[in-house]
Formats: sequence, structure tokens, C-alpha cells
Amino acid sequence: MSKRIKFVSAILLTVSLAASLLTGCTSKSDTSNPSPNTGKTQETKSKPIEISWGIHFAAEGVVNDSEVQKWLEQKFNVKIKPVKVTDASIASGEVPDIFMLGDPANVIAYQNQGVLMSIDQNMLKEKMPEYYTDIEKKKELFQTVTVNNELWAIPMFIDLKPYDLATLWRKDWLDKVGINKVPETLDEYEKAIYAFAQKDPDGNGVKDTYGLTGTATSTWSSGFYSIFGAFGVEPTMWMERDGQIVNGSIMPETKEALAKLRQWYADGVIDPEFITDTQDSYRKKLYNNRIGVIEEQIAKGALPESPVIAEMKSLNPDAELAFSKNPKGPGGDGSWDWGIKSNFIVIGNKVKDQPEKLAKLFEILQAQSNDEETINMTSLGVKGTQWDFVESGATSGATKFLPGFEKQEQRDQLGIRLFSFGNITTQAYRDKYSDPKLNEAIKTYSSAPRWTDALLFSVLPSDGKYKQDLTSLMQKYFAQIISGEIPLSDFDKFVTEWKAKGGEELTKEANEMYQAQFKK
Ligand SMILES: [Ca+2]
Repeated sequence: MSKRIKFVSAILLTVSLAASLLTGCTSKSDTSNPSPNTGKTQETKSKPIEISWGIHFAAEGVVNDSEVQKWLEQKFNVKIKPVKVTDASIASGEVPDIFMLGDPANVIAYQNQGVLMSIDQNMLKEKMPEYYTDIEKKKELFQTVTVNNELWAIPMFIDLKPYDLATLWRKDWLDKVGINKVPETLDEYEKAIYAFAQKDPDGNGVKDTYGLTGTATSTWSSGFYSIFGAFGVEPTMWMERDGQIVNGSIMPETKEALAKLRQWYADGVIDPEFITDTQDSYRKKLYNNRIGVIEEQIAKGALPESPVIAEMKSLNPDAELAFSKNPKGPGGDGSWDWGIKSNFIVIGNKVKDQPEKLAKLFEILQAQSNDEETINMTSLGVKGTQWDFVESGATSGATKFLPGFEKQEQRDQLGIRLFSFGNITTQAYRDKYSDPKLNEAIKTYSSAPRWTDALLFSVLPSDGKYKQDLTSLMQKYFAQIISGEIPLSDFDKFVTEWKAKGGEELTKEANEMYQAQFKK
């Protein structure tokens, strides 16, 4: 259990690091003096507009008059009242002028309560033209927050995801067993893992190697993502088939993938520890000559300087690794994909009678989207004090926080993040403030967005009641089927049980949500 918790927090950390990389930025002006460039002289300033501003929902609580708040007030000639948004505060009528929500379901719930202002897409296009060009390419995100043909939130997006998974091979093992080409198809993949298990790739004369292992008890799915992906499914994911929403845990293709994995296990190709292994433990097995291929995050394995490559070099200097795409099988190629959805920005309903305030909010949004100085200040703080580029002396690329500001709570005290909308930044901006070599690698190796959750991982009304138990049920059955404890035909028993224990109800809700919000 502790292993699992550690694994999950590692994933969350990776995701949040990735998110912060995506929002990374700098200032084009002299950052030794963090006074904002207001573009206005004191004389022309009118009375500041008051804005009640819902702070970032992940932040513990309000910090009044923080550095960033004062900076924003000066730059935009506003007076900010930072507020912590909760369901209770909204229910009591305290609706901020602007705030952020994490899920389309939250947006729809507040829209139902009548506390939101609808957003004019033409205004979005006019006031935030660069961002609109980017988000227009991801129209499905608009659909998720459209009710009665009106838009109720500004969607934000995640595009290139460094945590997407692809395949990392022991290249020296492939050479050793006589395979000169890094496998691309599932058949080639299968040949290679059988050779790893049977042909003594480490050359010690002992049968002590396997092809691969899995993460069968990860919290959200089944592991073996690229193998299920090669059959066109991902367990637990909602997938669209001929206009219907079905669950990846119970599809016929899922059974086919299980048949394949079960065969591999029976033939000694899958490590028997696949049930308890984690990404951490299977990396160690790759380093220690026990397995020959893993599913790895692109940011961790694709580049010569990537951490897993570097670790391998230090622990096992003679080993050679090769990164490749996910194997292509009868259902295409794919892996677990968290999708493009990010958070949503909403505007309080009272703003609709205050055109000056609305204009000011869009001025701020445009700056948070496309003005380096503003994005920098709200998400990273001051260059050279709170953050810098990873590469010393660089003027673009990945960023890092400096000592004293590495923890979120240290930055929150200055207001960094509290007023940041995160992924409202333009694609051009993200490209500039992330590692171009890594971006190229993601484009090369990721299977995304071949398929992701058809509901973009929206929360269903009865998820709380059933989802976790259904995931555990799937994991138990799949582990037993793969390891041969129960026959493959028990998959059908599992499907019946899954449906009876809440799966049928969730499928109904998933289809209703799809019809209402997602249907193309
Ligand atoms: Ca051996």
C-alpha cells in the first residue's frame, strides 16, 4: 500500500512539474526591478476597478496584500480582493468576479445555480486573439462547457505532455539476441521479449531475465498501457464506439489483450512481480538486468540527458538504451493518455452589468495569456530571485525555482500561483519556455492523442460511489487472468460483475454526459 501511495505522489509530482514547465516563462524587461510596465502615466489613471478574485483552487488559503497582488494592482490599475472559493461560499452568494474551476462538471453545476456569466466567443476572439487561435484547434473543450448554445467558461489546454508514455528498450540486449531493428509492431515486440526471457541476453549462463513487468495495481488502471493500447483499449477509460460510450475495462478487445498477456506470463516472459511492481521498481529492474523493456515517460527516457538514461549510465555503464514509439497492434498504437483538458476560467454573473470591469478582466486575461512580464510575475515570481532558466545564462528553455522558493507554500506567501491561471498561456509562449528538444521528442514518440477518455476524465455523479471499487475489481480479475490463476473465460464473469456493481449505472451516466456535453 505504501508503495502505491508513493507511486501516486510521484506521478502527481511529475504532472505538477510538467504543468509548471508548461507555464514557465521569463521577463523581457530588466527583472532586477520588478515594477510593472503599466504603459500609463499617473495623470491618465482613473479610479481603480475593484475585482474580487478567486485564488488558485489548489492554494490553502488567501494571502492578503502579497507582492504579486500589489504588482497586479499597479500594473492594471485595479484593487484586488483575493477570495478562497468553496461550494459553501458560492452557495452563500459570494461569487467572485473571476475564478478557476478544475472540471466541466463544476462549471455545469455552477451554471445550473445561475452564478456564472456566459462568455461571448466573439469577445474571446477579439480580446485574446493569439490564445483563441490555439484553443480553437481544441474545439471539444468548448463543448464540455457549453449549455443551451452558450459558453460558460474559458477552457484551458495542455498540449505537449512530457509525462506521456512510450517504450524504452535495452538496445544492447536486442543486439545480443540478434534483433537489429528496434521493434515497431506488436509482433516484433513479442519476438524481442521472448528472446529476452529465453536467450540469456545478459550472457551469464543463467535463466534469470524476463521480457517485461507491469504495474497491475496502479491506482487508476491496469498497467501494460501500450499492450492494451495496441488492441485499441485502455482499462477504466471511457471510450466512444459508434456513438456509444463504453468502458475500456470490459470490451472484447480488452479480453484479447489479456489473452496475449496471459500467454506471455505462461511462457515466462512477464515478471511474476508484475502485480506489485511500480514505475520506480521496474526502472530498477531495467538497470539491474532483470527485464529488457519498460513503459517510460518521454521526459525521463527520450533524450541522452534524460534522468533514466543518465541513471542507467552510472549504474550499468555497458548497457545501451533505445527509446521508441508504442508498439503497433491490431487496434493501432496507444498508451495511457491524460488528454488535453486543463482547468477552466469562469466569470461571476454580476460582471455582466459592469462592462468596464469585464473589459478589465479581459485585459488581465490577455496579459496572463500572452504577456511574458505578467505570466512571469504571477506564475514564477522574479527572475534571479525566485526562479531562473535551468541552463545557466539561457534566455529561453525550461525553468526552475531557486533555493528558498522550491516549495509551493514558500511561493504562495508572495502570491506566486495565487493569481495565476496556469494554462491560459499561448502555445508560442509554452514553446519558448520549455525545452525544444523535449518538445520535439514528445511529438516524435507520444501516441497521444490517439485516444483519451471520451469524457476528458470528467467526474460522473456516481463515481464516488463505485469507481474505486470497480477499478479494484478489474485489477483483481486481470492479475488473476494474466497469471493463470483463473481461466480467460472468467473475463465474461468479470464483465457481469462489473456491470452489476455499479458499472452499468456509470455507463448510463457516461452516455448521458456524452450526449449533453461531448457529442461531436
Ligand atoms: Ca541470464
